Amino acid sequence: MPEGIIVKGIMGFYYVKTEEGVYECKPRGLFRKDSIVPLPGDRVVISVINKDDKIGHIVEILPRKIQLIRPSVSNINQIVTVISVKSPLPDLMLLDKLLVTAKKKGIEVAIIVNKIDLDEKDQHKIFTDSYKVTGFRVMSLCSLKGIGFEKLEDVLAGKITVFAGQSGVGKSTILNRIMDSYIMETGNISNKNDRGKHTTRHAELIELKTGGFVVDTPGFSSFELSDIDKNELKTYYPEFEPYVDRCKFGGCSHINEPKCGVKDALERGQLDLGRYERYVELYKTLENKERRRYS
Ligand SMILES: Nc1nc2c(ncn2[C@@H]2O[C@H](COP(=O)(O)OP(=O)(O)OP(=O)(O)O)[C@@H](O)[C@H]2O)c(=O)[nH]1
Ligand SMILES: [Mg+2]
Ligand SMILES: [Zn+2]
Repeated sequence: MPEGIIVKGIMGFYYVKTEEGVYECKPRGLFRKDSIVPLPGDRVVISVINKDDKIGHIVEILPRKIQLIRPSVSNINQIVTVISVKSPLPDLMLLDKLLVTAKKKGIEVAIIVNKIDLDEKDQHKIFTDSYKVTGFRVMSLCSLKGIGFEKLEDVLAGKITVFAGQSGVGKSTILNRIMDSYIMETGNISNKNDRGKHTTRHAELIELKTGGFVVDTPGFSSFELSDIDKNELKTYYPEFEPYVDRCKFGGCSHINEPKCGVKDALERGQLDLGRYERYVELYKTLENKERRRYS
C-alpha cells in the first residue's frame, strides 16, 4: 500500500501526495472512533480504491514527530518568523515568544526582516544585529522587488516550513514570489477583515520546486506562551549559553542574583539589551501565572 503525506484537509477529505500523484482520501472509520483527526503534514498509508481517479482511504497515520496547534499541522521541521521594518512596526515581544516556543519544541527557526525597501535609516540592521547574537538565522528581504530570495530558498529546501508572524508583514507575498505565482491572497489588513478571510482558511502544505513544503498562516497579534515553566525559559535563549558557567548560583535566573555571567556579558555589550529586557518581562509574566495557579 502506498505511503504519502497529507497536504491538505477540507470537509473530511484529505489530499495525500504519494509517488503516484495526489489521492483524494477519506479516513477509514477507525480513526473517528479513536478520535484521531488526520492533519496536514501527517505521513499516512493509504489503500487505493481507484487508481485512475486517484481515490483512496487512509488506513494508517504514522507516528507524529511534532504537532503544532496553530496552525494545526504535524511533522514540521522549521518555522520562519517574519517581521517587517515598517507597516507594521515589528512586535519583538511576539517574535521572541515564537522563538521560545520553537526552541521548546525543538523546531529550527529562521527570521526574515521584510520590506527593506521601506527602510530609511538602516533600521533593519538594528534588528538583524540584535538577533545575530542569538544564533538564529536572520535574512533581510524585499518581497516586492524580489531581493534576498536565493538565501531563503536554500533555507527552505527539503524541509517542511511554517511561515508565522504579525498580520501584514508580507508572509503571503513572500510565498507567492517563491512559487512564482499568485497562490495566497495578499493585501492590507483592513480589506481582509472586511471579507472575514481568516475564518475559512485551512493549513495547506505547498510543495516547493526545490523539494520540501511551505505552509502559510494568517497573522496574529497576540500569542501566549504555554507549558513553559519560568525556570526553563532561560534555556530557550541560546545566546545566554556561553556565559552561564560564570554564574555563581546554580539555577541562576540571570535577573536578581549577584555574580551573574549573563548580566556581566550584558554590561560588556556582548548581549542585546532589548532581548534581555523582554526575557525578564516574560519571566515575570510566567512567575505571576504560576503564583496565581498555586494560591
Ligand atoms: N513595501 C513593501 N510592501 C510589501 C512587501 N512585501 C509585502 N508588502 C505589502 O504588505 C501588504 C501585506 O502583505 P501580505 O503578504 O498580505 O502580508 P501577510 O503577512 O500575509 O498578512 P496576513 O495574511 O494578514 O497575516 C501587502 O499590501 C503587500 O503588497 C515589501 O517587501 N515591501
Ligand atoms: Mg497572508
Ligand atoms: Zn546568571
